[in-house]
Amino acid sequence: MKKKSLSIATIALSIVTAFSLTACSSNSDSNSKSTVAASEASPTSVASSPVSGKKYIIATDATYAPFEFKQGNEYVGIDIDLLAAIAKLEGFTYDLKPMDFKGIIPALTSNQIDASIAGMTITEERKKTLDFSEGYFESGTSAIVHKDNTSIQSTDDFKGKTFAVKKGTVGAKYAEEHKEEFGAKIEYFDDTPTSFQEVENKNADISFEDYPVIAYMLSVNKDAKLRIAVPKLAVEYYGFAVNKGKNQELLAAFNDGLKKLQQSGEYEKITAKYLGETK
Ligand code: ASN
Repeated sequence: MKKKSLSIATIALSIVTAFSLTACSSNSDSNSKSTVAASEASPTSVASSPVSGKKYIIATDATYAPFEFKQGNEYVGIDIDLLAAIAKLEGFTYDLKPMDFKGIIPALTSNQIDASIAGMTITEERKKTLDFSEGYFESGTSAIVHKDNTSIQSTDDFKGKTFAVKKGTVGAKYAEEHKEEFGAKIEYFDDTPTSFQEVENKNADISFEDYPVIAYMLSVNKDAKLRIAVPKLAVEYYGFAVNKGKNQELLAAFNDGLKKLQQSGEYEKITAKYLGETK
C-alpha cells in the first residue's frame, strides 16, 4: 500500500537519476516498436497461466517521463519496467507500441491493441468502455504555471486564463469541465513537453498535468521556468487497461504479477530506480 502513495515531496526532492530532460522531450514516435523476447519468460513458474506463451500488442504514451520515455533507442520508465517484470513472471510477451496518448483509448476500444500501460488515470468515465487493473501508482492532476507568475495560487486565480493541455487526458478534461466557469481558453497539444513549453514561453498561463510527471520534470530540469501552483486538484490512480470485456486473462495476469512484484519488493526497486529513495 505504501508504494502506491509515494508522497509529492518524496518524488520532488529525492530523485537521484541521470536522466536528462532531452529524454523527457524527445519527439513522439508513434510507429516504433520493441519486442520482448519470448526467451525472457520463465517457463517453470508460469506453465499453467492462461497467458503463458501468448503475445500481445501493448501501447504506451510516447513521452511521459518518468513512466515511459526514450533513452537512446530504448523505452524506459516505471511503466516499461513494471510491464517487463510482469510479463516475465506471467510468461507472456508483447510488442510495445508507443503512441500519442490521444490515440490509445480509441485503439483499445477498436481492438487495434490488446492493452495499454500509459500512466493512464482510472476514471469512472473511462470505466464505461475499458477495464482497468488495480491502481498501480497514486497520481493526481496539478496546475503548473510560469515561475515568474506569482499571481496564480489557487483555483480562484484561474479566471480568464489560457490553459495548455494534452489531448485526451484527464488534464484536458479538467480544463474542459471548468472552461465556462473560469471563462478560460484552451489550447491542445499532442504531448506533455510541448504543453509545458507553451507555459514557459508565456503563450499559455496554466498547464494541467499529473503531479509525478511535473515533479520529475522539475527534478531533472533545474532550469525549467515553471512552478507548481496547485499541487493536487484530485487524487487518482494509474491502471493498466484493456477494452471492456476483452483480454480478461491478460488483465488478471497483470494484477497477479503486480501483486507478486509488490510482495517481493521488486515494485519498490523499480519505482526507486526512477524516483530515488522512496522511504
Ligand atoms: N494521466 C494521463 C491521463 O490518464 C495519461 C497521460 O498523459 N499519459 O489522462
